Amino acid sequence: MRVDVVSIFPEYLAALDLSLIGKARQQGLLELTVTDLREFTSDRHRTVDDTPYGGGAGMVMKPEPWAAALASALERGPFPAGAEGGGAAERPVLVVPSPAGAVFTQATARDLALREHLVFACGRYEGIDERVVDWSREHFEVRPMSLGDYVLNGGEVAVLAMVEAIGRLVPGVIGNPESLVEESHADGLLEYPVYTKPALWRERPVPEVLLSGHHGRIARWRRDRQLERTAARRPDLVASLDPATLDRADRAVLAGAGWVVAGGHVVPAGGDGPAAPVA
Ligand code: 6GU
Repeated sequence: MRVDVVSIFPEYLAALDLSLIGKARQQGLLELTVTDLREFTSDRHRTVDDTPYGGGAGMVMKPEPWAAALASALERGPFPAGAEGGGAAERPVLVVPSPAGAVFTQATARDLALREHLVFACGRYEGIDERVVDWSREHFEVRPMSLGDYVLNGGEVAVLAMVEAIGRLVPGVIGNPESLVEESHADGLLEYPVYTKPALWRERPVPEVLLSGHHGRIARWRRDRQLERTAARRPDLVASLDPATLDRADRAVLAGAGWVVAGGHVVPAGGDGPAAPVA
């Protein structure tokens, strides 16, 4: 996979040299280029922003440096070169981090991990002139993406998060792919709690079942904790569960947490959801 990041603060992206993503780069699984938007300015002051048409606070990023920077990223093409394997060349993806984007989720990360060329356009100030986004649609699949409902000063921190979430899903990047199966959000639930030695620490024992060696009981206990924890912390995720994925034991745990299956959905017990059809 090739990843291009364009930013006026390229130093911000230095963290991508470290740890997992840094290793993936060394192993040739991932080719990452960070470029300074100001390299694509042509005035003496290397200006990247200007006042907004229509007035208002703040500054807006000028379109031409962005078009030049994105065209330069396009020229690099996918990695490895010719990764499209004889078929029609796949469109590169342009990710535009913005609090006005669609929410970036594990499903987004999985989807983008399969692509050959990702370009991230880090905006600052009040954002990038919207015509850059329109123009980019002629060359890229454009994905405005937000980390969640809060505001950062620019896209750089969001890109660090997104590249890490995507990069670790690129085949070969994580040594033991099994570790991806059981983590939070893999199955729409939060991860179960984990423990290590000692078995008794500051008068707190590790849950007995985990010492039993009984794989079936351990798996059931972990699943129960996942369901309880998700119900307590993320009711939105519980409401999105597909009832077809829930066995009797799952439903019993959810009932204890105040959720029932009705009308093909998981809904709060005693109201809110559609009424269960009468048999
Ligand atoms: Cl992707 N960008 C900015 N500037 N703020 C954010 C965000 C992104 N996601 C949440 N807040």
